Amino acid sequence: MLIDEITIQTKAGKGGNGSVSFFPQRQGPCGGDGGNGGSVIVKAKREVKNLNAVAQKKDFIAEDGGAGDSFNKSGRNGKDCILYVPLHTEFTNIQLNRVVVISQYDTEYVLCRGGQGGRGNDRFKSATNQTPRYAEPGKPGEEYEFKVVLKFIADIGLIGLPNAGKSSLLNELTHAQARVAPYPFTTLEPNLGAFGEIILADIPGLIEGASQGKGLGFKFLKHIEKVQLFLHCISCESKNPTEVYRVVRKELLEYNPLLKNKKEIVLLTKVDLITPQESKDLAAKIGKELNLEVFPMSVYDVDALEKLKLLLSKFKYVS
Ligand SMILES: Nc1nc2c(ncn2[C@@H]2O[C@H](COP(=O)(O)OP(=O)(O)OP(=O)(O)O)[C@@H](O)[C@H]2O)c(=O)[nH]1
Ligand SMILES: [Mg+2]
Repeated sequence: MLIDEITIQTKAGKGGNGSVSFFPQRQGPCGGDGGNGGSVIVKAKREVKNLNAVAQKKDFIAEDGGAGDSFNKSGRNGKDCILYVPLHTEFTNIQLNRVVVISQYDTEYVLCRGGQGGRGNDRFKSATNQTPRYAEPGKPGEEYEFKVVLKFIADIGLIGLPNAGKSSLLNELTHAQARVAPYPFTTLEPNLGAFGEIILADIPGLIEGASQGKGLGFKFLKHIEKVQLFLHCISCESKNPTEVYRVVRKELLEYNPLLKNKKEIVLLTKVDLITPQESKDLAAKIGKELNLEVFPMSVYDVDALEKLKLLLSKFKYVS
């Protein structure tokens, strides 16, 4: 199951207490400072493509700072707790209602800051008090609950009306084993598959009205935003394939007009159900009506699948 939305608890480490100590002979103070508490930090990592590991753990607790010691020895800093997520994952701090989007690799985003260590008694000596008998306690670390939403699941998104053959194609192009059946809404959650380094997702349930919340589409449209290339599947069984294409495009653009700029490969699927000549003519007709190129496709046509794989491997993906 694809986990694309979870709630996690995070707790940063408490700062270590400052120490109250004195040099044995000279009587002067020598209490060291407490170490800082560790923070809970999130980073985007290229190899991480889902939230499964984060969902398994759920509680992210950083280490407390160590207490200060005599002879001005500082306590050690608590270790940070680091979560790794895919790029573009969104964290909403539920208490503060603040949103952080993890938009860069190699950058640390602090979810919860560790508490500062307390100062040891040596820091409090003054002209009037040469033997301070107090030190600061460490400050508590921050503690928040976050909603984590996966915004980016794939480089390529398979779109199209229900029953267009999206899952079948995903299974052919990758090692995915998505359920396939001869009726609409077989896929209820996006399936993922890896084609080499490239991740494909089967976006289920796009129908007319999806951008307004009809069907399942709306729930999954968020995954489309970050996809770099669409494989738009239109079944040759459709009564009016050109209209079918327009319906899906309309939903996409109503959801987010910027999706217009995404690259798209249009596939006329299941063409083994018609003759090669009919397939050629239909693809040409749709292509002409829409002013774009349409590739006839069948999961039983090894050559067509190889051609498509070549196209997908040549596409320039930006990471
Ligand atoms: N003849 C033929 N049938 C196909 C082809 N591709 C898919 N099908 C059949 O079409 C039906 C629907 O296929 P799916 O892959 O489940 O379609 P989908 O677009 O994922 O459908 P939803 O998950 O409901 O949105 C199944 O019965 C498939 O076996 C094809 O190339 N040729
Ligand atoms: Mg499906």
